[in-house]
Amino acid sequence: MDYRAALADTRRVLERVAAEFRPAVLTNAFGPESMVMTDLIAKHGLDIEIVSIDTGRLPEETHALAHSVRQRYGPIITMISPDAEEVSAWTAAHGQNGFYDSVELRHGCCEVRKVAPLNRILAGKAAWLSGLRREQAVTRRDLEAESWDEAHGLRKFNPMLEWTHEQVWAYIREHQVPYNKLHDRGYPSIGCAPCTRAISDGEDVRAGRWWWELDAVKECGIHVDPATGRIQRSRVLQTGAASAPIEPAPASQAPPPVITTDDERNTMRVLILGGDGFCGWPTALHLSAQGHEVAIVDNLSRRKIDIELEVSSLTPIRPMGERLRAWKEVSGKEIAFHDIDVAVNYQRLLDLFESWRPDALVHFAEQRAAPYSMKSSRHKRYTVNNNLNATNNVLAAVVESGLDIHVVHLGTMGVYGYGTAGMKIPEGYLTVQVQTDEGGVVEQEILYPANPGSVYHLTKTQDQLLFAYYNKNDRVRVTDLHQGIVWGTQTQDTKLDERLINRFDYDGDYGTVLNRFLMQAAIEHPLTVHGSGGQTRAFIHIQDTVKCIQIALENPPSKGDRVSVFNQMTETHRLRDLATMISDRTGAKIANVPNPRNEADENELHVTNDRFLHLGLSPITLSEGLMEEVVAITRKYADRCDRSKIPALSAWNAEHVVDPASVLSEMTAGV
Ligand code: NAD
Ligand code: USQ
Repeated sequence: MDYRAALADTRRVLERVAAEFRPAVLTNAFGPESMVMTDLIAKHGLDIEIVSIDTGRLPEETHALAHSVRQRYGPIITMISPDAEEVSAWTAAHGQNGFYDSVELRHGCCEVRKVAPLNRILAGKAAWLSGLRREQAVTRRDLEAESWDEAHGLRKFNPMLEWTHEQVWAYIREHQVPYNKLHDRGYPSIGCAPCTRAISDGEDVRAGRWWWELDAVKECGIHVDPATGRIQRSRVLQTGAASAPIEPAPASQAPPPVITTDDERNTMRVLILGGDGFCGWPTALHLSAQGHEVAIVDNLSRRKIDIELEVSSLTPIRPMGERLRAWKEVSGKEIAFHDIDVAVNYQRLLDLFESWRPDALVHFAEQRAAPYSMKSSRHKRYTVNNNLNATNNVLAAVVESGLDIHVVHLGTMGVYGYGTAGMKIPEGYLTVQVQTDEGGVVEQEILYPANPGSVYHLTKTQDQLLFAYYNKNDRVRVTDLHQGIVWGTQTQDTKLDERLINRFDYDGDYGTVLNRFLMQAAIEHPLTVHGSGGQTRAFIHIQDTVKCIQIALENPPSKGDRVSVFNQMTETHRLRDLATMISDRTGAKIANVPNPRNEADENELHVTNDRFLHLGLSPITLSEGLMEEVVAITRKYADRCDRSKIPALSAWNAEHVVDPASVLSEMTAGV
């Protein structure tokens, strides 16, 4: 049957069922066939109920599709759950994954999670529609388009029986019908997550279902005749020949894709990439506390680097699941978590954008330590691969999704370099005058010249170009926050419960200078000033970091605006002044240790941060109280400190290799 005839036939069956068999139900397991029928039922306003069984073990991608369907068509599908007591009794008797143990147990699990709920759905119905197709499996070859289902006492219809695989997908593409993204990854037939795998070239389309059962019939029992144990089939009932082909409805008749608008909800849906990290975690809590809908993406690479470096956060950070449960308990708010490597798993990122449809995302998901990026060529390559691919993937996925997602990126003050500029560093752009060949002068605004001080900082300068390009070419709305060194550890939200505590890095690779000095003072360790300590740097407290991100999200650039750059810092300090101040207050000794970095010994730094100030930021500056708070935290967890991890030994080049013994002797001699 050709495509138009097949489509016309299906539509006619659906219309007849809606008119003559009330109540009728379509069971939609989110396969492509059911999605075609769901689209037809929605478009033509047919009186057919659509029901799906959420077995409790469905893949995340199926849930994502259910959500997309709801956004596209409204609550057209009723989700039914299995009986909780039956499920508990089954798992108590056989274990969570008992279905792997025998075909009988697998059938038992299908019975509890699918067949029993289906029977409840079908009770009292006059007709049942399903998306079975003849060519799907040998078990489906003899099916009929319409039959009497003795077991359920109703008429059963398979309105898409004769469609080919290609015809189903032609409809889906033509009408932009949402579909399960697992289909793009080699899953032609999708059921529960533990019972479904992708198939390889040449395998049967249902080989991925209950893949460990080599010889069993690949059916769950829903379409099996209880009397014969075989797939249901029976006498053909006249469905009539296809009438004149009808034109498929044009895609433009599809209902609008989004059901919520900014006017309807004052809050935003914000995705936090890198939300398990030092800045990302308190930002996620802050935005959630403000009433925004928040989800976190993180591949937990920072925790894995702790394992590599044989060190851990001074504060006892909890696993992500516990963090999120604690937040729910404390605030009543849910934050979703997705374990995705943004630099590698492009498709999952794109699927998440398309299904969750964020208004904005905050991109923290990069390797952020300069010393770590300089440890070896492996670390240089990892940092470049991770950071540049992460940023490029984010931007490419925003473009491919077609969504107008505001991208807020955590960049660094280090893109400007730490020479002495001889001027106040502007917010991203520099106005320059260039002499023309004719002797005139043209004025241009350029990105402030990049001057990275490490491979890590180099990736941030490259990020800037990626933003500029995607902004110019695709009009992606981007805010790039050039942030100074963050200090402090707790925010109002992370203080609410010990399980919400933020991470605190103190080791020679990840510990940043002010937090290291405060922690060193707390454990009576000399303050490790690199060289003369004449380096001047920009700083911001973690509570201001989260506030600035909120301000940036609330003040997005308009479509077509250039990349919006803010200098996210509140004060500058020379390191030896910081060390002296802390030493004066705490009595800590100062050790001028050899500097493993290739950086200027002395620099001046003057920075413009007018944009945040105009938007209402009231800066938290270095104060005794705040410093004491950090010292108190570090004292509390001092026994978790491994002193051998304090020296900074990652050398920028051969000339800066530091002898650990000389660091030790400087520290012992510290005054
Ligand atoms: P962090 O290392 O604590 O957090 C980064 C998070 O991103 C980690 O949880 C990590 O697991 C995750 N991540 C990294 N690569 C990922 C990937 N490919 N896919 C998914 N998740 C990934 O760092 P932080 O201190 O929170 O810094 C966050 C951002 O802010 C960084 O981009 C950094 O450059 C910037 N920044 C930090 C500071 C600072 O002082 N901490 C200052 C200026 C700018
Ligand atoms: N330093 C010391 N003693 C120490 C540690 C560091 O004197 O024990 C010195 C360093 O030599 C350097 C300065 O302190 O001159 C800053 O070092 P840092 O480790 O505190 O900060 P940095 O390497 O610049 O990186 C940190 C974050 C990074 C962020 C950057 C913002 O790790 O993610 O981008 O701060 S900025 O410095 O403004 O570029």
